Amino acid sequence: MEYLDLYLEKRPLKFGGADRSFESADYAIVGVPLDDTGSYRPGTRFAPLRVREASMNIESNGYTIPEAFLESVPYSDLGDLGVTIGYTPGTLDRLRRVVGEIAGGGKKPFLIGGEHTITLGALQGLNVNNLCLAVFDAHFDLRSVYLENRLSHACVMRRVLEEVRPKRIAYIGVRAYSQEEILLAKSRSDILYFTPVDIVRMGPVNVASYIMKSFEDCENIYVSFDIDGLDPSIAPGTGTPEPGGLDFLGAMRILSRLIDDRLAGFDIVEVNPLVDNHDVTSVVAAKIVQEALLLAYSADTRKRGRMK
Ligand SMILES: [Mn+2]
Repeated sequence: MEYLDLYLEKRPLKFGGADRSFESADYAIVGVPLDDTGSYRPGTRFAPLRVREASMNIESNGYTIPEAFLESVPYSDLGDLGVTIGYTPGTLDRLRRVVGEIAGGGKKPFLIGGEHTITLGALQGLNVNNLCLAVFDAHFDLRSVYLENRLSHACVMRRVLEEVRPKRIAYIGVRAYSQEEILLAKSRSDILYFTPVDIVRMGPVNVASYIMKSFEDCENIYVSFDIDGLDPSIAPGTGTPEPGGLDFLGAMRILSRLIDDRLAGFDIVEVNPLVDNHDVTSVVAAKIVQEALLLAYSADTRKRGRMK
């Protein structure tokens, strides 16, 4: 518990009200209030608190597995990472150590951001081979540098490509990019992407099947859910909203097929309570974290059943 004690600040409010110890849990929730590089509207540092608050006031059943309830999932809410405000490398360094310790204890991290940059630290902390990455996002985040900053949230997946080198990245809901980004995405066989128009045309189930086919040879899957992948009409509280996004149930139908027993970790990022409308985005984010936990637990339970 060395880094967990050193870098995590316990919070009186626990996600979903659970108060289980780290040792007895299979999943570890950590808030990561990193808010250094938001290019349009800052405020993601307030998301872990507000998403936890929302989680206390919603029903705990699943959408895609309606008979499952959060109370039965063995997870622990460890609190928030103490961030080194204004110095992104310091926060990422702490996050790497914390995620490494969680994974080293045999638990799966579920992170509540914070800006998207946290995904880099999370993946480096996990340090797994044969990784496939699924990203719900309006953006590619593949710029080499943005406003002179290589650790901007607009560059996070470029750094992931260079430093983590996943086997494959699948984007879901991408619809806003620079010419540099779309050219890079098109030129690489390890990147596949589906715009919201593709998803409407193909249907969410076919999109998920296509992605899982391409993830077949991966031993580990990480899911990063940028809330701006959803349409701003249902998730307005985010720094860089883009119209024409995913609908909630469509996104959940895809998510339910991407999470299996290979899931190594999960994050939800870019929720910004300062520009939200009556906390609706925090509620949506809490529901997504809850659904991801239910799906992971259901998949891991099935696996344990097979191994008996
Ligand atoms: Mn985004």
